[in-house]
Amino acid sequence: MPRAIRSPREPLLDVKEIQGNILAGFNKDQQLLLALTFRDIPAARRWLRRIAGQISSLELVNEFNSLFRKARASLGSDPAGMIATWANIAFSHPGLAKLTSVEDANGVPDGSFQVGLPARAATLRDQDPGGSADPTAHWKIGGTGNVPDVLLIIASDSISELRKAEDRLRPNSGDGPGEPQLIWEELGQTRPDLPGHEHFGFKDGVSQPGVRGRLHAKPDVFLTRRKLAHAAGKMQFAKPGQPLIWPGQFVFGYQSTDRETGDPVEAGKLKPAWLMNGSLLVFRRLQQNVAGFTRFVKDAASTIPGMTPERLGALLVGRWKSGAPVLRAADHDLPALGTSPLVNNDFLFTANSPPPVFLPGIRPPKPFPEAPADAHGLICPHAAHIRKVNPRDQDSDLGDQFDTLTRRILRRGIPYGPPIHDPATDDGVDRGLHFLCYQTSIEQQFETVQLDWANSPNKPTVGGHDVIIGQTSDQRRAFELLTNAGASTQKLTTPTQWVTPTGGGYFFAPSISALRDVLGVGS
Ligand code: N7H
Repeated sequence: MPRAIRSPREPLLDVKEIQGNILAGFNKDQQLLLALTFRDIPAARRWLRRIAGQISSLELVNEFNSLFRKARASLGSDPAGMIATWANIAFSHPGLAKLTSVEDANGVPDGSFQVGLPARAATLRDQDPGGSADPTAHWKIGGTGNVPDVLLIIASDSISELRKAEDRLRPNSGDGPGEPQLIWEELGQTRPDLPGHEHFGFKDGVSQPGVRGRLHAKPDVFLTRRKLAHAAGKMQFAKPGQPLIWPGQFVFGYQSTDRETGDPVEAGKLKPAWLMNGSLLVFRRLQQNVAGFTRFVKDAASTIPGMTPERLGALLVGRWKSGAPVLRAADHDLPALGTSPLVNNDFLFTANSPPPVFLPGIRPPKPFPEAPADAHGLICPHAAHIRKVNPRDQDSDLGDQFDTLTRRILRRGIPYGPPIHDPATDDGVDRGLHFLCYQTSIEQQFETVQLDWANSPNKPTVGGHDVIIGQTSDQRRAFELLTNAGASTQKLTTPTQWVTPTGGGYFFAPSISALRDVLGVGS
C-alpha cells in the first residue's frame, strides 16, 4: 500500500540519469524524429553503446536552458550564437523485449505501453481516412506491422548542427553487420512566420505543470523555479497557474501524487530495477486540416449574432491566438497578455484567481484584467480545448483538483510541415503537429485525457466534445456555447475532424545508465 509521506521534502532528482527532454524539455526550433528497427541484436547493442554518451541528460539540458534564460533576460532578446544540439532515445515494447526479455518489457507498469499504440488506436477512436477497419492501416510510421523498436529525437537551434548530429548518431556499417535500420524520419520545425504557434495559428506550449524535485543537495535548488511566496490552501504553485506535481507522475522511482489529497505517495517497487529514472513517451503524428478548421470557424461564427471568427476560434481553444486566456480577455485578444509568462496562465475555473504574492526579487508583471470565477462556462466554454484537457480546480467525473494533477502530462510537441499560405484554402500539403508527451502512466494520463475527456460530450464536465482533438465514430462533434448570461445554449456541430492521427507510438525512455549498462550490453 502506498503511504503518504509526512514531510513534503522534495526528492533529489538524478540529473545525470534522467533524459533531458523529459523534465527540462528541448524546446528547440528544429527537432528530428527517427524511427528504427533492429535486424541483429549484437549490432543494435554496439550502436547503443556507441551513442549512449551522446544522449543528453537533464543536467545538461537544464543548465543550458538556465543560462539561455539568464542571457535572454539581460539582453532582452534571444542570445545569438548560443546553440545547443541534443539527442534522446526511447524504445517500444517490442524493442525493449528484444534487448532484454518479454518479462522485463512487461515490467513497465502500463498495459497500454505493453500492447502498443496500434492495439489502442481503435479504442482511442482513431480512424483510417481510407475506410479500412485498421485505423493505422495508412500510418506513415507506427501502424500495425510497422512499429519501430526505437524512436530517436535530435533537436538543435541550428539545422546544420542537427544534420551533423544525425550523421554521428545514425547507425552505420561500423556497428554492423546488421546495424539497425532507419525506417522513417521527419523534421519538426518552429513556424518561421509565427514562432511558438501551431498550424491553426495558436500559441502552444504555454501551460505546463511544475515538477517538484531538487537539482542539488542544497535544499532549495529546485527543478521548477519558485516565483510565488506562498499559496493559500493545499495546492501549491510554482508560478501563477502552474501547480507543483510530485515527479513520480513523470519519472519512475519518485514520489507521485495522491489523487485525493495531493500528498506525496511513495514510489512502488520497480521490477526490473533499471526502470528507475525512466519515463513513458507518447508520440502522435497529428495531421492538421487548417483550411477545414478555418472554414468551420468562419461559417459557424456567421450563424451566431455578434460573433467573429477570431472570437469563436478562441472559445473553441480557450485561448486567443496570442495565447491570452479567454478568462482574462473575454471579448478580444490581448497580445501583451499572451506573452506575459506570469499572467498568461493565471486563472482558475471555479474561483476568482487570488492576487499572486511574488517572492522577493521577482518583478510583478504589468497588470491585466483579472480572471473571474466561471464555474458554469459562461466565459470559457466547458468544451474549450484547454478546459477539456485540464479542468484545473473544477471537479471532473474522476475526482477533484488533486485527481486532475495525476492526469497532467509534459508536452514536448513541435509542428511539422510548412505553414499554410492562405488558411482558408486547402493546398493539399501535409502539415501538423508531432505531439509528444511524457508521463509514467499512459493509461491514467494521455489516454484518460484523450479518451475519457476530449472524446466525450459530457466529461470532465457536460458541454460538448473537444472539437480540436476529440474523436468520435462519425467524426461529428458537438460544442455548446452558453449565451444570454447562460439563459440559452447554442449548439455547434462539426461535420468532420481537423486533426487526424497519421502515425505514432508508445515508448519507454530509459535512464542513461540503463541504456548503456543494460540495453547496450549482453549477447
Ligand atoms: Fe493541446 N491548439 O492549437 O488548439 N493545446 N493541442 N493537446 N493541450 C493547448 O497551454 C492543440 C493535444 C493539451 O493546462 C493549447 O500550451 C492542437 C493533444 C494540454 O491549460 C493549444 C493539437 C493533447 C494543454 C493547443 C493539440 C493535448 C494543451 C494552449 C493537435 C492530449 C494544456 C496553449 C494538433 C491528449 C492545457 C498551451 C492547460 C494546450 C492546441 C493536441 C493536451 C493552443 C492544435 C493530443 C494538457
